[in-house]
Amino acid sequence: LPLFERLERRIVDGERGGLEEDLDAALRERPALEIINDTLLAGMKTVGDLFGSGQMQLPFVLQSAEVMKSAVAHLEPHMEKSDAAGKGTIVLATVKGDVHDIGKNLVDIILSNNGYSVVNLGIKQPISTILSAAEEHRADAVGMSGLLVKSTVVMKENLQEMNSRGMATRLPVLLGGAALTRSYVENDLSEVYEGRVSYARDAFEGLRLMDATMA
Ligand code: B1M
Repeated sequence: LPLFERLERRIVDGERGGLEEDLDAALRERPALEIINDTLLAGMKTVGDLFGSGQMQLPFVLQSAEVMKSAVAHLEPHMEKSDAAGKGTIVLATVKGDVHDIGKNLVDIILSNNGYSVVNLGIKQPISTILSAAEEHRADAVGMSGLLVKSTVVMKENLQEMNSRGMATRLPVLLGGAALTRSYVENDLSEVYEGRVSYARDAFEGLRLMDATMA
């Protein structure tokens, strides 16, 4: 297979052998971000489709995710970094009950490379931990990721908890993850939250929204 198709295939097959050599070859042709967005994420999408249609079993999905993570880690030092610093602090987490973290970690990378301090709490984080971290780090915003449909419910509960703690007006919230839709966030969740809540389709929209929030 040609290089970029082979790389995409490696994600789908969860095949780590020769990955770094292929990534280095790819880096000689395209910027790191383009490799992630156009090639590796296409592979993850196929994995999701295969799993969703019952053609791929969970352990293989996990292998693909691990290869994806290694690939992103290998590309990360090659990503463009802006000189801007001190644009603000965001606490980032995957919500309670949800283990998916590839998207969240991409958001971390993109924001960190573009002048934000990111406090990445990891996966399965209850709102109490997220809010303690936000206080401790004097965060300017909270970012929550979730890929399961049930995570959209958790997000709603989290926003209600932030309202009841009186934190809504000072903490804008950024939400993302495959189970969310723009209209659910902009219509339903905006109704619930007393502060500002926005939906990011991908990590770049997350960056644009953070820039708009901090402006
Ligand atoms: Co899971 N899984 N999974 N899984 N998994 C999904 C989400 C699913 C849609 C697959 C499917 O059925 N087609 C499905 C959810 C169905 C639903 O809820 N309706 C599903 C399921 C069912 C499950 C389990 C329940 C399976 C089981 O145990 N029977 C289980 C859940 C465990 C749990 O969470 N409690 C499970 C487990 C796993 C693995 C562990 C094997 C693995 C995760 C490994 C890991 O993350 N470390 C995994 C994977 C890899 C997937 C799919 C295939 C790929 C997810 C991914 O990494 N995509 C996924 C299929 C899919 O999403 N269609 C699936 C690439 C990533 C870059 O995209 O995270 O969407 P994403 O991030 C995007 C944007 O959404 C956005 O930016 C990124 C792009 O720039 N974004 C943000 C994300 N977060 C953001 C936050 C922001 C801003 C933007 O601001 C804060």
